[in-house]
Amino acid sequence: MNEEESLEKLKNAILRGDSNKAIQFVNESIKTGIEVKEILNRAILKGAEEAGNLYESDEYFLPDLLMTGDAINAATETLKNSLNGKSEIQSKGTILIGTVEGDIHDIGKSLVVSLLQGQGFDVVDLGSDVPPEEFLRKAKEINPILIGLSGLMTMSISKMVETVNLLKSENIQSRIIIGGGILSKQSCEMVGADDFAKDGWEGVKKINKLLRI
Ligand code: B12
Repeated sequence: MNEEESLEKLKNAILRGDSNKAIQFVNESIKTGIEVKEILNRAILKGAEEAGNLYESDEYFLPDLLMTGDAINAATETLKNSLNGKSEIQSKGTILIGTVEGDIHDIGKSLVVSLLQGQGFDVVDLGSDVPPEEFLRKAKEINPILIGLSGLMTMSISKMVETVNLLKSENIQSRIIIGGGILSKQSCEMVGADDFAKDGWEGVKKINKLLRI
């Protein structure tokens, strides 16, 4: 089977919400030597985007999306474990990430976590629906080089403002990036973050730039 076919099989398993097959196809893709970046970009990320579009066009319903979400998380977890084996890669530093309070969307954020790990960062993922105080508590504990806030809903922007205000008022020096499809240059300025990203690869590039890596 060629690379294209392997990745297509993985993408379809994700779209069907079949976690077991997704894990199996990730492992097969790794074994045949397909790069982690390709697996993420051309199969997992593509599956996530297609599922989102099918939901928007009323071809997918809530249970389909939840199953796709589970398959994505299973696939990215399997990829992460395969990266952990390569401990000789020197860490570029620790990034703290989470979806802001009131927002449970975590598929995109989990993909960004995998992308960052693939780039050699250590990532502490607080999950979704994370209160500002939790970001602060963890930032004090681990002193991350960068904090990433994810949010997909318009109302998440005000929670980002609240979170960034709290972090700054407590003198947290980490760079801050916000991510999600609803964001713009204006909302980034309003939040007071160092930068924003509407997609994962753009986010990774901007993070490297912010950290001058
Ligand atoms: C999947 C989904 C859900 C799933 C979430 C499952 C999960 N575990 O995440 C479920 C069904 C649970 C859900 C629930 C709801 N949803 Co919803 N959901 C979506 C949907 C269809 C796709 C989102 C997604 O996963 N996309 C795929 C990923 C790969 O893309 P992404 O999330 O954008 O992530 C990328 C970038 O944003 C970026 N990124 C993301 N985070 C970060 C962080 C950093 C640091 C960086 C650098 C980059 C970055 O990189 C990612 C990878 O490229 C979107 C519509 C859409 N097409 O976006 C609506 C959408 C986000 N949902 C919406 C709404 C309103 C809701 C609900 C309120 C619905 C309801 N009435 O119950 C609830 C919210 C509950 C809550 N309190 O959070 C609205 C938000 C509208 C708005 N502007 O406020 C949308 C836009 C749909 C719509 N058009 O109305 N949803």
